[in-house]
Amino acid sequence: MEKGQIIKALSGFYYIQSESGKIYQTRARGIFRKDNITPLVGDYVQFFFETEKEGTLEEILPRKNELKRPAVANVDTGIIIMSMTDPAFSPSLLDRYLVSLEYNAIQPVIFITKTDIASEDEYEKVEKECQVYKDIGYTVILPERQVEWSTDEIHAALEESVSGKTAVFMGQSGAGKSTLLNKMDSSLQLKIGETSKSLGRGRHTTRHVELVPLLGGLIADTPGFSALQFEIIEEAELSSCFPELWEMGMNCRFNGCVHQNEPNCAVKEAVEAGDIASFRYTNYLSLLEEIQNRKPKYGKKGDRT
Ligand SMILES: Nc1nc2c(ncn2[C@@H]2O[C@H](COP(=O)(O)OP(=O)(O)O)[C@@H](O)[C@H]2O)c(=O)[nH]1
Ligand SMILES: [Mg+2]
Ligand SMILES: [Zn+2]
Repeated sequence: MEKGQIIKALSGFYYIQSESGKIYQTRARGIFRKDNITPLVGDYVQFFFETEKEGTLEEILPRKNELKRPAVANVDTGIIIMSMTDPAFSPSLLDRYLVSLEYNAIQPVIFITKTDIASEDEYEKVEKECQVYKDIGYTVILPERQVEWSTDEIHAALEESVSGKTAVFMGQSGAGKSTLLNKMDSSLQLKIGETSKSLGRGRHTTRHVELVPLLGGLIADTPGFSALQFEIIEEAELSSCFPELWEMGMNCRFNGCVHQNEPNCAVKEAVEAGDIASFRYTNYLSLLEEIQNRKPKYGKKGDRT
């Protein structure tokens, strides 16, 4: 029996990268279907093989986490691609991505694109906002203004976050995910400027997810990302997805304080004192209200965009 990781699932085949780096084409044992288990890209598995094209996926090892969109298991790093301009940098969107990563115990990395075309004012504004995220402890990669980074510079900035890990690129359409991946590996030749609409989002086409070997790790090359899990996060769990709120919340008077209307709330006091950025707190409150106002869902989890 060999150990490996599923890097691609297509037309009933699972492509497994073995520990030695070789890729095997396998089919899953019938028992998975019977037990209603779907192997996922990213799964660590045990498999047998006759040849490189004829293998059998025998067993799925326990998952560390599981993202719905893209459907990838065992994600270590989430690289959030945020453009500085076109579309404009949005801390509230960034916070949504961060919450979904924190919730799944995935290490976030923030990468800012399009700094080469940003105005001086845009750059200064985003730089200040990025400093807030750095102060919280997040890794923020911010290239200089009017500069386009070379492949080597991009590799150097991302190597530590990707090497030996399973990573996913996430970020809204047009942020520059495909452009960045192509710069990291020109053989990928991903289409640029392709919108999620033209890729059939919303219809029942299943685009395949693939992990590509890069920088000594694997990166999920996916055109879109909407694995925001506000359907399952509970009210009381949300502040644990905002590290600086979580830390300050230890000092709140009430056990289970959600830092909204409670008296003697240490988080609110820290916001007033300027120790917690007010835009972070505002984004927290609006997500909290979203959770409080959501209606019970009866559909299948992860089926909605
Ligand atoms: N000037 C500039 N344009 C970029 C950069 N990254 C992406 N673009 C452009 O932004 C548009 C969307 O890029 P794309 O990589 O398709 O975004 P994706 O939807 O996130 O994959 C394309 O027209 C790219 O040429 C960048 O760093 N600088
Ligand atoms: Mg793209
Ligand atoms: Zn509180």
